[in-house]
Amino acid sequence: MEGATDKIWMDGKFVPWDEAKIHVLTHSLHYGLGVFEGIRCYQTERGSAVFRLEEHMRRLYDSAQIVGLDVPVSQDDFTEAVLETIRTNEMKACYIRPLIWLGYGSMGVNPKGALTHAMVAVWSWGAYLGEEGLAKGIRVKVSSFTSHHPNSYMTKAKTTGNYAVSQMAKLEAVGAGYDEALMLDPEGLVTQGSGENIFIVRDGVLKTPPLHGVLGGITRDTVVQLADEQGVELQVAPFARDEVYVADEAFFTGTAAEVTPIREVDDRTIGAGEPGPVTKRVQSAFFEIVNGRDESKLDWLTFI
Ligand code: PPE
Repeated sequence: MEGATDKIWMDGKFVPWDEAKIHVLTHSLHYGLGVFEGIRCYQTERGSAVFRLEEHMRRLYDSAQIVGLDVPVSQDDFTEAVLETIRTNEMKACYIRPLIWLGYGSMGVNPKGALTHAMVAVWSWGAYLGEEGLAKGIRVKVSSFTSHHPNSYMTKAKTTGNYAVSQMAKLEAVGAGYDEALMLDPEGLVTQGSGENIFIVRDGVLKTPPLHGVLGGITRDTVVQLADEQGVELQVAPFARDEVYVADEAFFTGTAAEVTPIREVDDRTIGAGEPGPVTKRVQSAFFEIVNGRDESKLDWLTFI
């Protein structure tokens, strides 16, 4: 795998990357119940630091609570394991993937009886939607796949199985020549990308869908807080695809995607077809923070 590192933390021990293996009858592999996180560590001028680690770990434990998984390790110990994994692999900057899953030992849909396991791996991961996408914006297609009803998805949980629909949407969009998919809920309202939250801007007002059927993104929350500080009006309200078509600006947010401008949706140019002023301001404020250059946001960074 590109970006592979030396060691993976598995159930309390470090194992070599190539030996971090599981049985083919692993329960989660068959039935898709697992919870995970995606976190980034940045190489800042003050040293390597993980962005909003506590919030990510809290969401991981919330996810487990929502789907009823017993976590075999305390939140504090798992958080320490994340930091140790970065240190052991001597990573300056990396993507971090903690996962809790149901292991080998019993089959059948009923997950009772399958033991839970925990792991954390780190690897190098550059711009999720490409360097050019980050700089100039990406092309998006509204998906023919409906995103989950909130009673299936349960917005606060980041579960593995939820990503089957994201994968269908991503395959369809990329197969049709676009960079990313935008999903709509069963009512036709905009929810999120296959792995990102969405924001649109019209007449200087920023807008993002409420957290119904949408993952409560930590990057989304960061942008919400930045908008408030920068005096940008923000509406958290439902909207349909046509409102995206006539937006002056649009962008995706996510740990992997960071703040990625959207320049086209369904072959319609958004605004001037390049990152607009609000997008640029939010994007540069975001990178100032994660790179440790914003003194007022140092408490969002956990130094290695
Ligand atoms: N919605 C979805 C569906 C999603 O997967 C993510 C993150 C977000 C919103 C944004 O959440 P946050 O990272 O807390 O701002 N997607 C992760 C997985 C990407 C992958 O391909 O794997 C991520 O960005 O780490």
